[in-house]
Parts: sequence; C-alpha cells; structure tokens
Amino acid sequence: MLFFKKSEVEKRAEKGDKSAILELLRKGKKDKAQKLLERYEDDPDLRKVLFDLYVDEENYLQAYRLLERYGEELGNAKTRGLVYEKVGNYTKAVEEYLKVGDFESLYRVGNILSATGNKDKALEILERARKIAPPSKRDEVEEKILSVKRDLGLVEEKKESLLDRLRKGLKKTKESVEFGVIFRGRKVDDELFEELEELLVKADVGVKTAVNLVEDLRKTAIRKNIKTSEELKEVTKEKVKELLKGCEGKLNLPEDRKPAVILFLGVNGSGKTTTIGKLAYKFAREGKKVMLVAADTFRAAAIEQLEVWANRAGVEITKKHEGADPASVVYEGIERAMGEGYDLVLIDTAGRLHTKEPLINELRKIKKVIQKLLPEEPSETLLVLDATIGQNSIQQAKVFKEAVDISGIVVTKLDGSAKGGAVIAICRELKIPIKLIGVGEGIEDLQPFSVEEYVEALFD
Ligand SMILES: Nc1nc2c(ncn2[C@@H]2O[C@H](COP(=O)(O)OP(=O)(O)OP(=O)(O)O)[C@@H](O)[C@H]2O)c(=O)[nH]1
Ligand SMILES: [Mg+2]
Repeated sequence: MLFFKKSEVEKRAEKGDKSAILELLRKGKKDKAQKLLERYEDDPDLRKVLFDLYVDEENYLQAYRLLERYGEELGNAKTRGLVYEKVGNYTKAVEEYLKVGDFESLYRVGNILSATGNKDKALEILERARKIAPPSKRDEVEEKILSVKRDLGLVEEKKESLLDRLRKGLKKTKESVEFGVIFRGRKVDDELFEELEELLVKADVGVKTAVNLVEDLRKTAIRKNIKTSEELKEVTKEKVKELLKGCEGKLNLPEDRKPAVILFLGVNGSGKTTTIGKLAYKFAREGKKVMLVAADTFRAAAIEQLEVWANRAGVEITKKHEGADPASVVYEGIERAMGEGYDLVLIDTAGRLHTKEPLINELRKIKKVIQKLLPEEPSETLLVLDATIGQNSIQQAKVFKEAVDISGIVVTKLDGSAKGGAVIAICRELKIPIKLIGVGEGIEDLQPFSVEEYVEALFD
C-alpha cells in the first residue's frame, strides 16, 4: 500500500508537479528528487530548491553551474559565498560574504584574502572579525592576525635569545628549579647554607668546590650583612662567575689560510656527530664551504648518521666503507678539501674507550695524517662531553688528553642534564676552555659558551 502511494507521488512528480517533487525530497528520496529538479530547473522555484540541495550535498560544482546561469536569486549570500569559495572564485566569494558581515563570514574573507596574497585588506577584515568574535574563536582569530602581521613585516620576529634557549634547556634540569626555590623568600641562615651546599653537590659541581663556595658565601653574607635569599642569590652568581673565569673560550679558526680543520673526540654517545652537524649548519649558513669527514668507520650506522647531518646542513661529506682505516678517510677528505677550496673540515672520530690503546694510537695517527697535509692544523681539537654523566666525564677526558692535545671542550645535553653544575667541575679540573654547549637535539641547539649566560640561566 505504502509502495503504491509513493509511486503515486512519484508519478505526479515526474509530471512536474512541484508539491510532489518537494514531497519526494521531504521523504528523503534525494536522488530521485534531484533528477526531477534538474529536469525542471527552468522553474524559478524549483531551481532554488535544487541549489539548496546541491549545497546541502556539498555538490559545489553543480551549485556553481546554477549560479553562473541564474545568478543571485539562488540561495542566500552566505551559501553563495560558500559555493564561490569552494570552486575558487574568490572575488565573488568575498563579495558575497561581505554582504553577510557576521563573524564567520568576515573570518572567511580574512582567510581568503590572506591566502590569495591580499594581506593588507585581510588584516583590515580580520580586525573587524575580531571585534565580533565569539569567545571560543578569539584565540584562533588572534593567531591569524598575528600571522598576517608577520607576513606584512609588522611584527618583530622575536628570535629566542641564546639566554632564553639555555634557560629553557636548564629549566628541565631539576637543580635549576631547586636553586630557584631556595633563593626565593628565604631567611639567610644556617639551614639555607646547608641546603645550598647540598644542592651544589647534587648538581655535580664537585664536593670540594661546593664546600669552599658555601664557606665563602657565609663569610661574605656576614661581612656584607646579607639578610635575604634574593641578595644571597646575586652574590652566589657573582662567586660562580668568578669560579668560571677563564672557562670560556672561542673557536680559533685561521683567517688567512684554508682549509681549517676541527677534530672531534669523545666517547660513544657523547654527541660528537650531532655537534658536528650543528656546527656544519652554522658555518654553512655563514657562507663557508664545509666538508665533513666520516673517520668513525667502526659502525656503518655512524657513517650514515653523519651523512644525514651533512644533508641537513647542506654540506659535503667524505666517507668510505665500514671498517676502513680512519686515517685514510681523513687523508682523502683533507686532500679533497684542499683541492676544491673548502674553508673548513670537520672530522668525526670513533670513541671506544674500552679499547684504550688502539683508540689512542688511532687518534695519534689521524693527527699525523692531518699534519702531513696541513702542518698547522688541526686548528681545534674539541673534546665532546656529555653533561648528563657529570663529573665522570673528567675521567674520560684524561684518556683523550693522553692521545692528543685538546684545545677546547664541547659540553652537550645541558638541556636534559640534572648535573648542569658539572660544567664548573669540568672546567676547573681540566683547565681547558669550554667553547660550545649543546642545548638540544635540533640543528640550531648549539651555542658558544658564555659564563655570564650560563650562570644566569642556572640560577634563575
Ligand atoms: N638533548 C640533547 N641531546 C643531544 C645533544 N647532543 C647530542 N644529543 C643526542 O645524544 C645522542 C648521541 O649523540 P651522537 O651525536 O650520536 O653521539 P656520538 O658521540 O657521535 O656517538 P657515537 O657515534 O656512538 O660515538 C643522540 O641521540 C643525540 O641526539 C644535546 O645537546 N642535547
Ligand atoms: Mg657519532
């Protein structure tokens, strides 16, 4: 019965009976209704229904076809705007949306104008949209406005300062947080000094250094009549800066000859390869021609890893197969760098401490090969130390020192270390300047070491 009735309606619809077609639509027989609407689209009422149906079904191309043909009697400004936007007729889309003028339409206009390069106008419209934005949308609009302003060069690109990056890195370290706590709103008394000493020891500055430092602070506090922890913090910073005087060093690279060679040493996992990648990137950005040398031939993966960094930094690499004689790779790399006018050669080496004698011999051989080709090189021999192992790295350093002279230290992983204070111990014990610090795994996470910044970041 029902079936019969339906086909009754359909029959009438087939004949162009408007109410029957609408009836079909109401009953959800969209396909059938659509076919009939298309057949009778000459009828102004029916094509309006058809247009709305197309929009409803996200059939924008067909909706657009109707718009092109019959114009603005169809839909309302908002749906017309949507159709124009969807098919990429942005001029018309903007026109329609602006007629509506509510938040959503203005916001769409702002986005369209921004995407099509009309940034000035986009900004103007987005600012209008901001004024009427519902609370849930405000952040999104603000963000968009900021990004358009940035494109227009209206906002200073706030580059994170080196200090900010280091601070952010050290913030992850527990002791940095704890220093912050004990220096906030506390009385300067025995208890505070004891806690401070404990914390310094935990941060791995070395027991002797910690005891001496706190002793010194006690005396100064009495002498200068220091009452608040905030004042004591400033004095502590000064004392630590004093301790670190002479620990700061800059890379020494020759101006008048090339290539300059930097040799990297350090145990497995200390961060040699990563540091080389970061440094290569930095020099390449300064316009230097940089060659990496994969003299850690012990593992194929080590060579591959250096290659990945070479690609990231956009520099060349000299490599051989796994197990090749490291000194021979160095020879080849330097020869190539000399022949092709490179400014800088960065050499990655293996760091297997458990084979101490072979390691020492290998490093000596590498150095000999460098000097055979370039008697004044390496300009720098950098020992890479992992901050997270704290003072243990001092023992490692001693082995490498036996093999070759070390001109500078790179302390890596200062961003994730609970032993950031080890920098103090390392520098005082080894009497070798720290030249670079690693504060993350990213390509830009390498900084020159600055005592001033390090101490500020550590105690802030
Ligand atoms: N968080 C953090 N991770 C780092 C930093 N430097 C290196 N790493 C990570 O430490 C790990 C070891 O780094 P590598 O550069 O492979 O160390 P390597 O000295 O070349 O090690 P081998 O090739 O095994 O001798 C990697 O996972 C790096 O991403 C740093 O400054 N911060
Ligand atoms: Mg490596």
